Amino acid sequence: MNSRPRRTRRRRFVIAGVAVAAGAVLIGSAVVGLFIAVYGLDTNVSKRVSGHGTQVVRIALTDFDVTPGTLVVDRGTHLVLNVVNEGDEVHDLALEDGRLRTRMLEPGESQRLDLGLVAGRLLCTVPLHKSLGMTLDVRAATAAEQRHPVATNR
Ligand SMILES: [Cu+2]
Repeated sequence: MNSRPRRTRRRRFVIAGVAVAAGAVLIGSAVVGLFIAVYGLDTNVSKRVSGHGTQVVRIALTDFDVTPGTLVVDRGTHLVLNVVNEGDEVHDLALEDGRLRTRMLEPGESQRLDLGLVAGRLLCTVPLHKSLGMTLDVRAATAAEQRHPVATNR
């Protein structure tokens, strides 16, 4: 029977694996911490959009974030975004596939973007802004979410 050394070796692998995982978590937190220190907290506020007909939702563009960052929309709700540039730089908001977009908005400017029933990811098309957190995800509510409009993660 030579199961003992094999088991010991396996345990060593497990310990090494845990150490590597812990190291990765530490490095990951350090990187995230650095980004937060440099760019501020990238808040991903989720907002629920309920109700029939057309709903206008105010979307704030800042340097460099989109708030709210996620919209969970009832099926059948016609969504219009009121996109306001609250930052100190020029920003826009465009569907990832480029079908719909605002013009480049100067600080303080705003524009309505009629999404209708379209879901998907929107982003700021200024170079690097997307990777700094300027994205907005619009998705349809699940059947369960639609039954319980209040129970959302805020
Ligand atoms: Cu931008």
